[in-house]
Amino acid sequence: MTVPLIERFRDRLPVGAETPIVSLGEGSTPLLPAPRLSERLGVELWLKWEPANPSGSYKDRGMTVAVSKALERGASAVICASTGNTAASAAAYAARAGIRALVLQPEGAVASGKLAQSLMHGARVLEVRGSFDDALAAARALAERGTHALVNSLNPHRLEGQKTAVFEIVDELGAVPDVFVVPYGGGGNTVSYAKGLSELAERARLVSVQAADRRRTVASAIRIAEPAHREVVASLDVEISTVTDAQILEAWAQLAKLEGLFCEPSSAAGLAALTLDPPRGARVVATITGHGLKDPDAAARVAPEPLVVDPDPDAIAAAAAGA
Ligand code: AN7
Repeated sequence: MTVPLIERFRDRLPVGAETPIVSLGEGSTPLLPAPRLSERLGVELWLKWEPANPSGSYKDRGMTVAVSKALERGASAVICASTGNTAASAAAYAARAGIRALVLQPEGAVASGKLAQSLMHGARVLEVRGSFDDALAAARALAERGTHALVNSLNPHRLEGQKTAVFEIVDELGAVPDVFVVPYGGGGNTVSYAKGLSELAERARLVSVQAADRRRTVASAIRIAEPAHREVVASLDVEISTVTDAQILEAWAQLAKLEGLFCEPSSAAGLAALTLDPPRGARVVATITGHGLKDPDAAARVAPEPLVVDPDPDAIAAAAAGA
């Protein structure tokens, strides 16, 4: 049986014997070598494959802790604003806990797979007229009223859970890599990685990669104008890197074609930054945050439609040769 993340890292998490554990088998995700990209970039590249988490993104690490702690305090409902993955994860863990989830998402801006998850888990999903930032402000105001526990990464329990990715990486490599690379949306994951490193009393370069046009990027998961953790990120020893949508899409396609890993576009932001400025000779861990199946429409924008053929071997051979 998969060991729940809270059990695996119990001594480093704010949980006690009385905390009810809400787990879906999160964490303990694969750390995969990336031989072709490593060769191209002249680095030793490892990929922390977070889509292997139960809801398909790294959010589950924090959500298992946040929902368990909410349940411990007697909450009967959680609330979040989300570009999609926090919502899908909150909806899944709330369903598992037997409590309600209220999701506020920017109207028309959430990838279809993520929305399908939230709906199937029975969350109340409301589309807010406005941006993610507007939805987050509303979620915070509502949480203040005490009816719902806020499970955005402003909830410190989220960060506690997310820091465990660093523990796993260091465990598995047997040493701290030279460089960690993560995408930068609201900055929760960046702060969590810094926290994980600091708790291990280790140092490494931590590169956090944002979209050049935060308000309009194709990478909808990180379409966040004002990162909630901006000030904390600025106060930490973190390098911020900025990439264009074209660079994100190129890195995204390369990961799929060269390494056989299909992530969502935002997850490729870190790889895009590495491509621009590879730290040659360094051992690098890039965290791939979410699964490609969450955003099938993004793939349809860049990949050609399949040809339609008759079930005739000659026609098929001819069509295959033309590909
Ligand atoms: C796949 O779900 O903000 O810098 O509401 O879904 O910790 O915000 C998602 C963010 C990276 C950015 N990769 O991480 C949400 C949300 C994926 C994401 C990020 C997100 P943070």
